[in-house]
Amino acid sequence: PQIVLATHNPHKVEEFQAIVAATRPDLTVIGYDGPEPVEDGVTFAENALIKARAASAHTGLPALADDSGICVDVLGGAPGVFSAYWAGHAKDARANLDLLLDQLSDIADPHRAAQFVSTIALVVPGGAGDEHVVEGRWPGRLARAASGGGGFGYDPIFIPDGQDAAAERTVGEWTAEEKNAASHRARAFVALVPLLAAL
Ligand code: ITT
Repeated sequence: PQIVLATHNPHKVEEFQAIVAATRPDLTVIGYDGPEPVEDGVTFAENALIKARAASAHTGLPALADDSGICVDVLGGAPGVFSAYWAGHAKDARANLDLLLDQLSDIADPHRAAQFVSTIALVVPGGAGDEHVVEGRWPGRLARAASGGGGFGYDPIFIPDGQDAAAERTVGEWTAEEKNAASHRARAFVALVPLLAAL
């Protein structure tokens, strides 16, 4: 079976292809290059549904969309749904993370808690018009400075919980395999697997 992935972010496509291949190798994930709807939702779930509905309507195929971001405790959950353009509409990942580091420059380690959130919408076309939303969260804290060239977005400044304190690394320093086994996106996908059983 085929499923379309409603994203224009090539890093998400790569990660989804790896995550899906590990669990549902029979599913073919197809990229989406159709019209990009306006993401004017105020929650991850609303935006994920907007993107998945548009791709499913355009292609006639089941569609997945991920709306995701980083939520920082001392900022009340921001950047959240504004993560992609925190420093402006250019969607400049480096400017985004530099701004976030600046905003937390006076905040000491015990108060730098943050989590990555991935919300995935599944829209199945046809009679029933099924819609589902699942979410995965990955707790950690913000580093003091960026390190590592792996991944994308805020990966170079995110230190996931649960690492050996003496050898903590940002996700920018993790391999793609390590990230795809542990990430917010992988966790959301675990919740999605039973819903994909019908495809
Ligand atoms: P699409 O809407 O086309 O899928 P996008 O990148 O604009 O692509 P979002 O609106 O969901 O997607 O924004 C998500 C942003 O959150 C993303 O641009 C990163 O800044 C951040 N983000 C999400 N997942 C991330 C991850 O795994 N690692 C690092 N940053 C991440």
